[in-house]
Amino acid sequence: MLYNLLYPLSSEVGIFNVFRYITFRSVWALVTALLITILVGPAFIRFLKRLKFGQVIHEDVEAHMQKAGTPTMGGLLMGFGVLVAVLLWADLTNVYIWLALLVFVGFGIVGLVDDWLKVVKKHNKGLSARAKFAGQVLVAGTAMFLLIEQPAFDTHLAFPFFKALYPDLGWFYLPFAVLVMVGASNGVNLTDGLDGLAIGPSIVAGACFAVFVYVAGHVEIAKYLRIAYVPGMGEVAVFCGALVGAGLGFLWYNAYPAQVFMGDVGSLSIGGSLGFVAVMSKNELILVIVGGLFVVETLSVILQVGYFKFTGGKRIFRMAPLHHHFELKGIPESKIITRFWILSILLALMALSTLKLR
Ligand code: 57M
Repeated sequence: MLYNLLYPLSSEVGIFNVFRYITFRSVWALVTALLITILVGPAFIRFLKRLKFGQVIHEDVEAHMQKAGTPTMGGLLMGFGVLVAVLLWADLTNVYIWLALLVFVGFGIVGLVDDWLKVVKKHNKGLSARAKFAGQVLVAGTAMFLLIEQPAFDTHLAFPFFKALYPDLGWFYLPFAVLVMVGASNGVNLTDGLDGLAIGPSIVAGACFAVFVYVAGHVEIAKYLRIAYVPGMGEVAVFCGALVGAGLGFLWYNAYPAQVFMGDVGSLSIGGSLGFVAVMSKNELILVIVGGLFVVETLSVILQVGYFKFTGGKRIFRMAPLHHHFELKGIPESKIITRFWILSILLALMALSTLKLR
């Protein structure tokens, strides 16, 4: 909004020229979202506690019993920070910004309904798996149908490391893109089982994608790096900046020992929008590296469930997702979290290095 209001006045007030720069606005979107979440956080957590929006804790992992009553739905706080920061700092004539917000809010609503049923209605399981999946597919599908309308829309798939490999998926691209978004949202959700475990790698992924969208939207850099050029995509860096800022502000309170959990409203919206940013900027497969930790956590569940069924009751891990396995081996929670963060930074750096390798 500031860009749309103030940049046109830059010929009269020279300083307003600074609003032209995506990097400047991305940094300030980050700072704005960070300050909002940190400052509003204490009142919001008190509010959740007053409403008794406490997380129901399962008994399977004993160490988690002390977390009983920790308020959840902290994703609403992040959502507020992201929305204010993006509306303030982004170019509101950019269609990709609105599409990113649509996905962020849409997945958030699916998560909110789930949280509401679990926490407020005390409906133990929340939304049924089928209803949740249908909601996710509906949001992802709607966003894809709107994305198809964009002139730069491309059904090719870019492979990291192999720049010559650029197959056209045609109509198959649509279900593929929906799968990427739904998979990413569920991956973040499954990872969200220890304090700061999901938000740390989400912040790293958001920062990494800020770089990817910026270069994808920059005609010269994209040409130099020989990656797909998507006009207007650079603006999405403002969205990524806001996501990183809100994530850092939330981490302030979600850091071990957590004062608040993000809930499905947080995990689904973050995961879904990271997936969509990857799709829009033609980095669908890079997401597997950037979000490698979410992929590994998801794979651990698939393997565990599959092996359990196949062998009639045997397990590969002490418990899935993988973080529970390490917990049950006696590794302290804070150590597991920090190590997972280190791995996510390593993966992000590897993903960034592919920019040069293609
Ligand atoms: C969400 N939610 C946390 C919190 C958070 C198929 C199966 C593998 C599914 C999986 C599952 O349900 N995963 C989805 C996991 C829960 O956190 C809430 O949920 C929100 C995210 N959706 O924001 O509101 C608990 O996680 C802990 N937590 C923290 N700090 C945080 O910052 O400590 C969360 C955030 C919280 C808190 O204890 O209550 C969750 O784990 O429920 N199911 C599982 O993960 C279960 N695994 C399992 O059953 N494994 C089996 C089979 C089926 C694969 C096996 O290995 O044999 C575990 N869930 C729990 N305990 N609670 C089992 C152990």
